[in-house]
Amino acid sequence: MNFDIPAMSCGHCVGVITETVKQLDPHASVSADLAAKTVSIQTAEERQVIAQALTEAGYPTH
Ligand SMILES: [Cu+2]
Repeated sequence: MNFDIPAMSCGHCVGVITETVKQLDPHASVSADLAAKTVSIQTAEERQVIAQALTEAGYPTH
């Protein structure tokens, strides 16, 4: 699944986003494109669950 995350601006943000996803699904893989502010996530979790957790972590998704 792919998300636009406008608030993602540096490597620290990518780290927080990756940690947030991995807390929900330790087997998830997260690949971020900082320039495009997009994230591609491979996970068995529901899109809505991931989106909510990222929003709560300070990174609202679109
Ligand atoms: Cu940052």
